[in-house]
Amino acid sequence: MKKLMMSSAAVALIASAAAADEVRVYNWSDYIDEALLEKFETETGIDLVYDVFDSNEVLETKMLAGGSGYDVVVPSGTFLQRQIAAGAFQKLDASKLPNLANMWDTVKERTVQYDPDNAYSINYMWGTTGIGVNTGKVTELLGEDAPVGSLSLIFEPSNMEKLAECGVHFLDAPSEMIPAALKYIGEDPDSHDPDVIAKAEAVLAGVRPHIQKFHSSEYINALANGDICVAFGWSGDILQARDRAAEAENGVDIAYNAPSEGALMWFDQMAIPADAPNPEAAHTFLNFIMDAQNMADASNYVYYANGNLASQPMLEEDVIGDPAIYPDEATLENLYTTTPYPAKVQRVVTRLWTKIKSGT
Ligand code: N2P
Repeated sequence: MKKLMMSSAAVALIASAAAADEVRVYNWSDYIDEALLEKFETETGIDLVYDVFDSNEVLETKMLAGGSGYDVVVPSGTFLQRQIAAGAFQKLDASKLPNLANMWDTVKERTVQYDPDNAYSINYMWGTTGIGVNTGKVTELLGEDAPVGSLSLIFEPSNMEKLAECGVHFLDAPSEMIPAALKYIGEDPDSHDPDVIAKAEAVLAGVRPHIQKFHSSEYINALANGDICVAFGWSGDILQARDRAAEAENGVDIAYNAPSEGALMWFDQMAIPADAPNPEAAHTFLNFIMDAQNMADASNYVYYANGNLASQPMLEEDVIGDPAIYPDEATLENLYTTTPYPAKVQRVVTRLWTKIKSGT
């Protein structure tokens, strides 16, 4: 057997070549057409490690600790803003991103509030947080006039008491559930005042006995299978549940409504961690994602709007033409955004959330 002798320079070269061939992406679950992942590998020759999460808080813990090992991650705008301030990301190199030209000014104008000049991130997708219902079951329990488009469906104890029979899931996302509870009682959903936030706690505590689970991804299948009848969740996820039920031909009819009182509009931003092992490949991945056809394929598959103007001619009519995905002017008027909680308030929120979830 021939013994392989290598100089340390050769070893270093091989090690960097291996790193150059791999990109590690950490994205939300149920957020891409997996055919695109294969297409990326075939087109670029780069190995793609693709992991998923369903919580900004989980991602944030990794970003603030550092050393996540990821090259691309996807925080929502408010979380991105806090993580940029903490030095968690590196600036994008626009010279490596020719497809930036495809991006949509209307979305860029909104994401600068989290990432000035969009220097650290590109928009992947955006959407609203709202109400998914199993129309048949909810009508059966609450009647034809069930307030399926109102926050009273999920925050009014008398409604929730009845719905508990068929199962209700809430997002495990305090930064979205607290604003919704505040909106319901007519308070500023973006309040950072602990006294106001305490009022959200009262709303949530009032319906807590009727909530089967706090979880941020299980509700897609649970709705589609008829295991639950209501979920407060993300627009595209609920529309995916609608499709899965239709495909299964199981008689389950799922609908999504942005709450009439107002809905949270969020933006999920792709960014490169400051300590990414392979920033070069991260840029290759971002540029691939910003290709108009690729982005259209992704949105057509997951029912979320994207920040890519050039993709719009390739969007299916049931995506670009659905105001639940691409809101019309009237719907847009009714959407609100939030800003990050300062550290002190965040601790209040975290404590409150633990208490609500434990039901004590
Ligand atoms: C995808 C959920 C992404 C929306 N399943 C939450 N930002």
